[in-house]
Amino acid sequence: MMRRHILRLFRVRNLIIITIIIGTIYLVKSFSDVKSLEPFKQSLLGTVVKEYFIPSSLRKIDWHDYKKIKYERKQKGIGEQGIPAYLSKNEEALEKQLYSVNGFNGALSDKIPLNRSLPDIRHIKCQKRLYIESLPTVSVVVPFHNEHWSTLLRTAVSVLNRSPEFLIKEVILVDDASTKDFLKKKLDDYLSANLPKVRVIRLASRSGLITARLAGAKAASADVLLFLDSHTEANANWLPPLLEPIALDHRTVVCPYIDVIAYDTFEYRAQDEGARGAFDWELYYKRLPLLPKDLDNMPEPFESPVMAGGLFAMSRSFFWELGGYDPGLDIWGGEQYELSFKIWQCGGRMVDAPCSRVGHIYRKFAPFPNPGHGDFVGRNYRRVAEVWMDEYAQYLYKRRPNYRNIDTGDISEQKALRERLRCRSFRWFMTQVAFDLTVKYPPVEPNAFAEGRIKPVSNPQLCVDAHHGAQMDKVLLKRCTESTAGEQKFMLSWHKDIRSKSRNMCWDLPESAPKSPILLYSCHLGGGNQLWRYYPETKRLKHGTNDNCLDWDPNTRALYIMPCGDATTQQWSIDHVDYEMMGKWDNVAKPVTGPVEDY
Ligand SMILES: [Mn+2]
Repeated sequence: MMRRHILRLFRVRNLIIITIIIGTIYLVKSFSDVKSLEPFKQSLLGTVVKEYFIPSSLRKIDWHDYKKIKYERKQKGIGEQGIPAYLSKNEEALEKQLYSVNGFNGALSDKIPLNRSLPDIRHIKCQKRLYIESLPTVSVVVPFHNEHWSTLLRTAVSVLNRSPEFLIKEVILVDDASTKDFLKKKLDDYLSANLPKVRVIRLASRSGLITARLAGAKAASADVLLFLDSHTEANANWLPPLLEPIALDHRTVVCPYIDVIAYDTFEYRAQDEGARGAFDWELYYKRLPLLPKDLDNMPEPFESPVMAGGLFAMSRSFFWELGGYDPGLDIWGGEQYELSFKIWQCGGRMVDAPCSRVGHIYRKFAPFPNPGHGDFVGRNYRRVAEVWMDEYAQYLYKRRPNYRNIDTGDISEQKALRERLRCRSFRWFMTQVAFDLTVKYPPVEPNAFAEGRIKPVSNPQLCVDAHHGAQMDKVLLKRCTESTAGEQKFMLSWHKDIRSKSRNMCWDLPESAPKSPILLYSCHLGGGNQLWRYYPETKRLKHGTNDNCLDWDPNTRALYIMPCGDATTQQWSIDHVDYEMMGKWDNVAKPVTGPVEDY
């Protein structure tokens, strides 16, 4: 009796054990079987890269290739050293034709060697900088659609030429369904004969930038993904400064400085000496000035809230940990915000590396039609806003009310990712990372200090008039009129500039000598030569930080500045003065130079 009972228990136990073993085998098999992972691959965490690069040595070395640098310095000829180049008169027809299909001077590009030399315009301290000797390998991903032959190849050649060979594992050109013949077999043949590390993967149909980048990233196998535009040129020793921060912390994403390659002459020059990426509340890409500490630490990499989008280096494992780009984003637009917000909010950080410079041809015009239908950019923006921007999304919708009606499609996977990675709030991002953004781009615009017509007190028949003038035209004094022929309504905005009420045109003073005229110039929000203050008591309009006031000549009606004084010609009336705002003159848009405590 007892024995039978035990025997039965035995059988039951064996059954359980066998079930567990079979179950385990089945589970292991199904996970190792790539086919059964297929649905997984389609989903957000399509590619999971478990390992990330850990440097084996932190010793710093000089990565410059002095032999190559010396060779480059000696090069002379068309386009060499990034000096402006020109075609001869008899090449005009070809120049025109290749201009219209590319939006830049393709015929000139064809004359310039693929391995042309570039000027070393890095910060002087970059020339002596050392980087750790153990750096991760790189897959360079370059999406393109109908790119011109020589600009595409120069992108690849400059990467290979100016990088330590063993760090570049591969260069993947992603052909987003180009229609130019030479981008097919001819390109493949050229690459396998001349640039074996470069290969092309092709999308079956036109899919847009985001899908193309994702396809390139999926095909990549190195430690770091480095995305580039298809008409760029990497400059001296550009790679180590991009890779070192990633080697030291795989959740740091690094952007190079983007220099300008002129679309007409292929001249190579800086656009500026650095700024932090940001956006306004219509999600236009904007830039914020460097912080005092960034300037002190130059050329140390500095934190930037948002990437420009096209050029960045990122650990492949971190890219996939964040799910890559939201695959629901269509064509292009908003992807740089999505990735930037995700990086910061989900435990990463982003820096610009001043010692890494890459030139980019900013086209004169976009030569290709968009493949998308409807307002795909708006839809992308709404997707990003709904998933990442929390209560700040309302500031976007306030400016773009129609976004509220756009269908985002399914965003449950994106929200689940945010949940799973325990990402921080957008409020955290706004107060700790982009803490000075709202100073320049406030979610709710403060009222103007004053607005309306601006008249000389001594002759109120006259009004200041911007006369729909062009950039650099003089601001005039004309007979007041209600007709739209005039442009006489201005505002002294909370940016402390005086702008036309109907367009983004400001009173600007490039000169501060007496009798300098007031010119029209796009508002730059930077104060300086567009800074104005109105004093309701003395009725003076004072310019900038010098002691100059708006003045005029009653004989010629010329408008200019003069040193401030008691002259009645320096008295001006403005239709409506907001005295409450005037009282806050010194407190509006107070500079913020660090994280905000209260969040
Ligand atoms: Mn581009």
